[in-house]
Amino acid sequence: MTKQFNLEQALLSDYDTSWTKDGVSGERIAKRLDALSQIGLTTQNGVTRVGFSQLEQQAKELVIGWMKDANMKVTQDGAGNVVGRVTGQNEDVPSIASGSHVDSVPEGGHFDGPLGVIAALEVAEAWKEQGFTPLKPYEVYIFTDEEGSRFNGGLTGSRTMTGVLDMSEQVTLKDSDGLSFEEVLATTGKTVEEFYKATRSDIGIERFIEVHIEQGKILEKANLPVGIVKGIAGPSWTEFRFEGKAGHAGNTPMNDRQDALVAASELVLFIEKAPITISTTGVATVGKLDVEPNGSNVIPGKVTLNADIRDIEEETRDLIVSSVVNKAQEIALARNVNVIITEKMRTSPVPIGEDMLGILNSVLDEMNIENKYLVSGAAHDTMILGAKIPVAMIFARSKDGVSHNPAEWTTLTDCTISAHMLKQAIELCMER
Ligand code: HGY
Ligand code: MN
Ligand code: MN
Repeated sequence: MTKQFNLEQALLSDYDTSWTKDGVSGERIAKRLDALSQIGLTTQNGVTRVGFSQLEQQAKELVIGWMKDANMKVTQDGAGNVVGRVTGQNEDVPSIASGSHVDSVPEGGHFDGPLGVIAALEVAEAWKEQGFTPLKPYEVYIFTDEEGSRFNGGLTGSRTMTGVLDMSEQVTLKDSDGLSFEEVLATTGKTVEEFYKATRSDIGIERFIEVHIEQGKILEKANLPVGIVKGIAGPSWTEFRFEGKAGHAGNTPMNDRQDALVAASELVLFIEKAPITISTTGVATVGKLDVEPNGSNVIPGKVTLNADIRDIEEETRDLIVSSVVNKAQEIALARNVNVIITEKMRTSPVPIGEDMLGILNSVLDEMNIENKYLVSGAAHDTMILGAKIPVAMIFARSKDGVSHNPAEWTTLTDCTISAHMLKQAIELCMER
């Protein structure tokens, strides 16, 4: 049966096979990216594999199979975080680790997350082929629900593991189908009690490095395959729920309405303009808006929107958030509607330490690739771990900077180069 979408073939079509060497295999990377792409494949050849879904669990099971084939010891904690471990010569020390996520945004691409997991696994595969045993344990992580598509939060597995997720708030959440967090957990055989147990008093990881697609255009403009992340912007997610009065679209005069959607729309336009009034690196997005009761001939009674506001400086990020909160209250007053404002997530930006930058720079020197620093506007599990331990990120070039979109693309050559860079960086961390 011919496949609807053959990612492996597309990746191999322009692959520079000279990069399959030192145990790292671009052909294996292509096969694995393709295998994951089939789980949650959409009619637009994108992927919808949201956190806490059966599909996310299915993707984890696939990777667990690869980990076991590579003779790794595999565990899964109560939050669903998967850990594959390569035994070190010395097992009594914290591990050196890598990894990423396999959940996606709705209608996402095939590299955001999977590349980081597969590149991390390539390191273990290469060592197995070379008969190399690392000095310290090496661990590959798959963090649960990085994107937060289900409960508008995100970085859930890594925040739970490091103890920064507010579980008392998390258990009150409901998804867009009205299912509670506990009910959603049950669909993949998890419980809230088990989830709580995933929090670690001791992280058990010495250093963490994540490979991720850039999701921007800087590397493409610089004509470079990979780059070094210098800092990760801090995202905040704030929910605004406008409550007006549903009514008849035909019989209600224009000057006698409490239209929740018009109020929300005024805020959406303000949100677009807010960042530039405070910071040149700030960004703000409304990607999700629910209208109730959502009938063509009904004046919207309730509207809920989620504002994603980020900056590399925490202070300016928070100023943008405050300006939007103030505006929402002003609009509600002026339009005689109510507004309920709920903070869903606010994570501090994370600068990458000099020591870890030094490791990545020396690897690029060794690989004879120009060192390029980038700032990540996107959030990553690395930033959650970065609050506790030394971390670093390797970016792989994105075609046209497109991501969170079926057209997301990174060439197999660049994917494989990022795996080589990770392997050499992990080996340097082993000697530190
Ligand atoms: O939203 C983000 O920055 C990431 O894709 N989770
Ligand atoms: Mn993403
Ligand atoms: Mn990601």
